[in-house]
Amino acid sequence: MKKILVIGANGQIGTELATALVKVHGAKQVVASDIQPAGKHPELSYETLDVTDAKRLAEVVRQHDIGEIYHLAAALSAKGEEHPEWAWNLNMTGLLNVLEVARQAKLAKVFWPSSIAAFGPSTPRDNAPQIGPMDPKTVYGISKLAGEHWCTWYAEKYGMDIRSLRYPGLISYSAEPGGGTTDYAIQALFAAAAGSDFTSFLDADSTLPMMYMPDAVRATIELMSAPKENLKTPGSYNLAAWSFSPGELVAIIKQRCASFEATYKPDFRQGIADAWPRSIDDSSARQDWAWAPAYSLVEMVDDMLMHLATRNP
Ligand code: AKB
Repeated sequence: MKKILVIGANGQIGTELATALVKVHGAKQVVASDIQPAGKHPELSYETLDVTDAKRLAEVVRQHDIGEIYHLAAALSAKGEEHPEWAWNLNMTGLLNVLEVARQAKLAKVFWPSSIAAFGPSTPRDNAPQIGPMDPKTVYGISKLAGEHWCTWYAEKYGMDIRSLRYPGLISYSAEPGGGTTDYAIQALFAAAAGSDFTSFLDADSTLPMMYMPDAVRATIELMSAPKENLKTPGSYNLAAWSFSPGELVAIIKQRCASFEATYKPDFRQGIADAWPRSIDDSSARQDWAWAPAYSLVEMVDDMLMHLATRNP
């Protein structure tokens, strides 16, 4: 049986997605890869891979008899604004290399994540629709919108099976996020678990769509295993769980850690957040492949604090 390649397996999503894929398909079927010399999943074959190196990517696909790719290596919104050319090259060259190797090696399926960053100021801020105005204002967002179009182009031109989700801000404890605007929420929870105070780089009332990583991983696996004929929405699916602001998150944390204190010092990331929707309409995902989040916001906070407490006893 052909194997699954996870690109970016040491990253925030890849770390947990690789573990979940092993549970579904078994360790022999999953190959982890990342730019670092060593992997995080000792039970898996690991390849050091810079996804912008097309030759090396093709070699890994051939060597391991790969049939499916989950391509998760990317520069995120805040880091992308600081290093625009690097971010564009990683996000676009990486995706084009994956799509091209998938075409040439006739892979069965590709998964590639888009993001709420593909939306912009002309998108309705509440219940951002599946199809509607999109005018991203960050290099990351532009790369996500362009990537969505490239995925559709390859799918239509070559009949390839390419699946994609517009992830909201993802909250997790297993691996560091890679320089995003929604990272403030993770920083708040890590600070609370460590008994430290927290300085938010977003305003107290800056509401954004968010999701707990176990739900995002399950959504990815459910989308990838859905029958193709059910996927009636072209391109990348909107995906949602709940929305909250830094002030609302701090209030929930304070109910659990009374001494937790937060201050607000918005920086350039505030401008990024202001151009993103506050909430997302994910009814297409709910209709086409029965998407539904499992964790409530409060359950996410409790689960994060519980896991972080066992990491920092
Ligand atoms: C970011 O903040 O850049 C990411 C995203 C919303 O895609 N977490």
